[in-house]
Amino acid sequence: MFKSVLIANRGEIACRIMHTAKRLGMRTIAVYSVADADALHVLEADEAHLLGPAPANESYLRADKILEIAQYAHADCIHPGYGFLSENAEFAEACEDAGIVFVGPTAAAIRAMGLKDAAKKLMVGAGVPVVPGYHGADQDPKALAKEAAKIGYPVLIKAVAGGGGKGMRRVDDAKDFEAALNGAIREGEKAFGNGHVLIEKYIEKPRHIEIQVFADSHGNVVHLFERDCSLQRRHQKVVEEAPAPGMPDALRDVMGKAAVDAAKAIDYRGAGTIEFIVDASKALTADGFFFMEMNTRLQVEHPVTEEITGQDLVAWQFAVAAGEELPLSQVHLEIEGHAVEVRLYAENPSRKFLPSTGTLHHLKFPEEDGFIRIETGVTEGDTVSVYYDPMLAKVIAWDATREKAIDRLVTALRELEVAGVKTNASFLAEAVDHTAFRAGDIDTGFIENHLSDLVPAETGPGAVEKALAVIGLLCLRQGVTELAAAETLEPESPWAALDGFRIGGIAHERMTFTGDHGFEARIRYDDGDVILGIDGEEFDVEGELDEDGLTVAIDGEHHTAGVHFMADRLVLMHQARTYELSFADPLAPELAAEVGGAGLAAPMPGKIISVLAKAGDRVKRGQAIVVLEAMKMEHTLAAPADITIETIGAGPGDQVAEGMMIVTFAGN
Ligand code: MV4
Repeated sequence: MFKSVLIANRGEIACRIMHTAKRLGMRTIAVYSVADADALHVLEADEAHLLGPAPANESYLRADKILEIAQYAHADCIHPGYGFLSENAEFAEACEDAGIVFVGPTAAAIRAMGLKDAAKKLMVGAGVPVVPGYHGADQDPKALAKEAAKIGYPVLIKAVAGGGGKGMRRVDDAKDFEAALNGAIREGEKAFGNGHVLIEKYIEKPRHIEIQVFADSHGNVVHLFERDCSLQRRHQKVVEEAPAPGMPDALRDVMGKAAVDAAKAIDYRGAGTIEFIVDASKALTADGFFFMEMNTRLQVEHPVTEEITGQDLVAWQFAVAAGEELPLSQVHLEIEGHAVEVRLYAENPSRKFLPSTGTLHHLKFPEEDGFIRIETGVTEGDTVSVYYDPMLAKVIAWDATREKAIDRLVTALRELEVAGVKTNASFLAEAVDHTAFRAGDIDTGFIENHLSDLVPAETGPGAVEKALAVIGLLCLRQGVTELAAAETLEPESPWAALDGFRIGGIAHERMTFTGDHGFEARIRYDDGDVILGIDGEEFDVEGELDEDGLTVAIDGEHHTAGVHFMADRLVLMHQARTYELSFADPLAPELAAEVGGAGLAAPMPGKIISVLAKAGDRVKRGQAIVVLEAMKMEHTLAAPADITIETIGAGPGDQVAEGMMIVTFAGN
């Protein structure tokens, strides 16, 4: 087995490969761009080497630099992960020429599957079903139009060098053929430098079902069953599962054999995926599946196969690359249970899935147990940048049945907390919880056909979320107050508690939230009870706020939520949705633990995150001066009045004790 590996990738797949490499006792070598200097995959590696600036073509695609580092670091092998150089035949060749093992297929196999027409020819030769159509060398438009007429409309024109839907045009009528052909040629030439096309019968209501194959250098080839990846958006997979719902055992065997035959036809080695298109307009049968393309890399969605087979596919990759035989033969592979994976993206479904960049101010994944698995390359505080794919994590659920796996996944997605960037978490939860998905009524049009169910019109916080926000703020103040009270001579004094206490009467106060979803809450304290009045409704509430977030009872109903406090905003995360609520809390300066106007003391022990002003600055009342992290939340120390700063006694990263004077003000 190899003693060291250079992982030529970043993010979750780099971390994932590292976990297996470490388990196998390898020294792990990371490479990173300037933008990833503090990234998880860099921190987790035994050593890390800078590639260059953030843009991929100046870093993770720099084959020469990666090879140079691999030789310098004496790497036994290079694992490319997926994307970047993972299907770059020249890079695979350069590794071998440098005497460094490329953990992947041979350059020849990569090339063989790189062009759809050549790939289809190979499949026909191997007896693998292909979509009826034309994939010949004659590219004369008139000849192609004749072929389309022979096939029968609707047809699909595909750029032979295309992939992932690029250079693809559906044509429903002969009159539209020429224009569509020109479009596909143009796109093929622009994106791939190759305008050649093939034509296929369009399969209505297609499902995307792919088979994981593995081949070693001793002639052994197995399949590790299927994955259904039909829930896609713009040819980006969103939800993947194994096994495919409704897959007859007999068809699984037929498709598995076809996939193995395809791998054998190109003398494949390593992990590969044969993608089939399956006609879902009728029952799944052996005459309804067709070869689409072969991916000569480990796929993003490989974890669902690992979960149902109990195999570590990265370990298989290392074994095969080291010349060992496959760890298991076909008869020893079996399916146990069901696994579903979703891809958590920093994107805003309500704004046409626009990527969302920013800082992950708060990031809390669901607990990993024997059922939920998280694959991620980010941690709280990381910045999601524009340079790379904005996938934050993969959330995978396994259980004995599909229904139970879906239930676990929905719960996990609703426990997820992310503040600082928008995510598709709610969209994912709605998709896998959808009745049509649960019924297995899926095809590649699922997301488009159910989009209004999956991305409901963006509504603001409901009564529960508003109550949670109010309670969160009260708990924070109460927490601060209790801390502050501990400093007073009479910590039990009712005056020490910020509960609106009034001698001899029922105390009450108002809290105002501003902005688009602003509202006013009335809080009434009655003999220890707290009653909220929001939008004309009253709720008996109690709650507490700790490191794990907010735990609340509203009229006896239990709710949990994540809260993250920023300057004058509260970010509430509840049921996979995130709400940013600005508050104009009349008592907000209490958070600043103002000390008699002379300065600002730390209201609780914590770490300075940022200092937003400097000595000599004239600041306005309420202006944020210092941001403190405590209780896993951000607290802002704000100016108590229009005032001039005299000194600031701590800086970012400094730990401060409660009561420590951080800011002093010049005479008012
Ligand atoms: C097809 C097809 C229907 N009929 N080929 C999409 C990109 C590439 N994976 C091939 N694709 C398709 N090829 C024929 N003859 C429908 C698609 C397709 C699709 C396939 C799998 C997963 C998602 C898809 C989304 C749209 C179209």
